[in-house]
Formats: sequence, C-alpha cells, structure tokens
Amino acid sequence: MISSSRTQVAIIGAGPSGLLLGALLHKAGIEHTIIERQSPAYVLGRIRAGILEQVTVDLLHEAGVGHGVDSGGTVHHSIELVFKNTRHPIDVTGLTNGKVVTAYGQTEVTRDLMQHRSQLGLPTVYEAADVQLHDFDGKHPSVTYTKDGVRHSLQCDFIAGCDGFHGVARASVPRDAITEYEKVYPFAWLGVLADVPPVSSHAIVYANSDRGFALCSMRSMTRSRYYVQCPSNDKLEDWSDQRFWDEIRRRLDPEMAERMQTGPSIEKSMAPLRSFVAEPMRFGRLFLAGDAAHIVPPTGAKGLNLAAGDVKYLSSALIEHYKENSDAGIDHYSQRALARIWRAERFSWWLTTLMHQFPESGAFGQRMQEAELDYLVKSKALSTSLAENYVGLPLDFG
Ligand code: FAS
Ligand code: PHB
Repeated sequence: MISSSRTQVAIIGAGPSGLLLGALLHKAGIEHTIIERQSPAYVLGRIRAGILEQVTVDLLHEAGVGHGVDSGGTVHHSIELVFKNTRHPIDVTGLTNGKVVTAYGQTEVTRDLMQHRSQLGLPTVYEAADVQLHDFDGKHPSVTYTKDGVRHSLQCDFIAGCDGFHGVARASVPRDAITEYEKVYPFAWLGVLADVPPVSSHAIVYANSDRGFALCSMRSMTRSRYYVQCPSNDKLEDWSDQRFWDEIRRRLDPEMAERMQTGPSIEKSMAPLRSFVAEPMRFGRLFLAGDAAHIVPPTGAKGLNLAAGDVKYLSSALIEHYKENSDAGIDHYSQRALARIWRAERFSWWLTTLMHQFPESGAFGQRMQEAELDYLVKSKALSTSLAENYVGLPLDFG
C-alpha cells in the first residue's frame, strides 16, 4: 500500500540548505515538501558553523527569519592572527570598505528556520526512512520514503538535494554523470562548546603554532566555541577537558592564554577536514545544494555561507521557472554556483594550508608559514585579499 501525493518541489534534507530553500519558495508561493531522515532534535543537536557572511544574513531577512541574528548575533569588524606567540589584528571592515561578518551559530539559524516553518505549518516529514529518488532525468520525478511504517510516493516537478555530504541525492546520480574532486587533510578539528565568556568577543582568533592550529570563536557573550587541530586518528576519549584547555592555551599568545576562562565542555566533537566538489550540480530535474555538492575545511568559515549562496541561486531559478515561465536560471544554476564554490574552495584550502601544521613539511614548512604570515600582516594587498574572501565575495562576482 503506497500513499501518493504531489507537490511542485521536493526538498531532501532539513538542514540549513533545505530549510532556507523552503522558506524562500514559500515566500514566492511555490509549493514544496521537505523530507528529513532525522528528528528535529537530532538536526538541532549538531554543533557546526558559527560565522555568517552578510550575504547569508541578508538571505535570512529575505526568508523572514532575520530577527534572530539581529538580536542574537555579534557583528565582527576584524579577525586576529596569532603566530610566533604574537597576535595581529586584521581590520576586515577597513580593508573591505565597510563589510562585516556576524557571529551567530548554525544551531540558532536552524532553530529560527524550523520555528518559522512550524508557525507557517509547512509540510515537513521528519524521521523519513529509506528515502529514494526516481525519474529525475525525465519529466515526472518522484521521491519515495517510509514514515511510521507507511510507504509514501511524492510526485513533483523538481527535486532539491539538500541532504548533505552523506545524503542520498548525489548518491542517486549515475557515476558516469558526475565528477568528484576531493582532498582529505591529514588532521581533524576537535571542537569544544563551553558556557564561559569568549576570550575574544570582537574577533575570531586563528592561531598558527608549532604544536598545531587553534581557533577561538563564540556563540554569545557567555558561550565560547573553541577548536584545536588534532591527528585524524585521535578519539574523543583521548581528550579530557583539562587536556583541551591546556593545549589550546599553549597555541595562543601568552596574554590571551592567561586571560582565557575555562570550564566544563557542554559539547565536544571531532570533525575530519576535507575539500570536496561534485560537478555538475544539476541532473535533469534534480539539483544539488549545500554540503550535498561541496565541502570545505571549516578554517575559512565558508561551509554554511556557500550553502546559502547555492540556495539563493536555486530559489531564484525555480521562482523564475514558475513565475516567468523561463528556464534560463535553471539552465545556468550549476555553472553559476560552481564559480562561487571554487573561489571559496581555494580560499579555504589556502587558509588551511597556511594555518595548520603538516607533519611532512617539518621545521622548514613551519618557517615558510611564519614568513607568509609575517608578510601578510604587513602587506595591504595580501591582507585585503584575506579580508575580501573572509567577508564573502559578492553573489554576482562574475
Ligand atoms: P547538512 O549536512 O547540515 O544537512 C543535511 C540534512 O539532510 C541533515 O539534516 C541530514 O539529516 C539530512 N539527510 C541526510 N541524508 C538524508 C536522506 N537520505 N534523506 C533525508 N534527509 C537526509 N561550516 C562552517 O562554516 N563553519 C564550521 O565551523 C563548520 N563546522 C562543521 C563541522 C562538522 C562536523 C560538519 C559535518 C560540518 C561543518 N561545517 C561548518 C559545515 C556545515 O556548517 C555545513 O556547511 C552546513 O551544515 C551545510 O548545510 P546543509 O547543506 O543543509 O547540510
Ligand atoms: C565557529 O564559530 O564554529 C567557527 C568560526 C570560524 C571558523 C570556523 C568555525 O573559521
């Protein structure tokens, strides 16, 4: 027994990409349904990104959920680079004619979008099992899934694969129709969330040391988010809170290390680092967006912001299809999104390579990183390049 229904756009995944796409399509009067394999609590429990580009903040406002970031976000005008035990500010706003980034966690973004969706009563299927995509290379695609023991078939015009790196959408594309580019880094990030005031509430701190990379971020004035580079094969149980606090302070400049407030971790997770891009991002009536199509090492704070850019391009293309009876945007989506994605991949790879310890590079490699950082903080040209990529290149960068 299969229960059949129909919509215009089937969205796979209720992470930031799927939820933001749903909000923008709803605003344009386009029917859609989101199908998510986890529960709302599970989706909210994943601690991830923390820095939003202005493009992303603007999109949240366009989607009708800008109130959260306006009241809970912290605007940053600079970042700080630590190397050779010294901290150097980079005046991001001054170098980009006034642009800023906003510290506001992905968890909060996701919660704002979920609450907005729930208030509107928009169709969202959580804990959907065995999701499968059908006939997206033809004119009548559909998605099947099992919910509470009942098999469902959702007929649609288009499918948006917003189901992340391990999702079913990209995996449903025939192997000879897709090209994947990947680089796996020889280390991971160990992240800790703690209810202690951030050591730096006005700027994200990126530290290069001969012990490895460290990052100091925040979620609010009372909640900090910190990371240290660790070997890929480390286990969470290898890292007590005390070991984490001792290690991150060894990687910062002495003044900041002294000033850092420590406390019990309320979340601790390990994330492998990879660069990944799948080309193209459109297969007939299936479109990939967000982590389903690309992954960046989180060093450049681009993952969530790239997903937002994809969603802006895709929502505009679908709105143009339905409201203006034009497929120009749909036909151009993949090329347009990939141009922005590869620029962010380059920036994330460059900053990761500059800031992390690569065992095979040895003492000479550490000196090369320190020399490039020393040049960067003194060069208006190179620090401008860092700043304009960090705030995010415009959607119409060309
Ligand atoms: P997501 O992975 O967030 O969401 C995909 C959704 O699809 C999930 O809810 C999943 O349950 C669902 N799904 C998967 N398979 C499905 C199926 N078969 N059927 C139905 N639903 C399915 N970015 C930063 O900018 N800064 C960071 O510090 C940072 N840290 C990260 C740490 C980790 C461990 C990870 C994995 C990513 C991190 N990122 C970071 C990147 C992250 O923020 C992503 O860019 C962001 O989550 C992208 O959002 P989505 O594209 O919606 O993918
Ligand atoms: C975070 O706050 O989680 C964060 C901030 C900046 C990054 C990566 C992660 O580059």
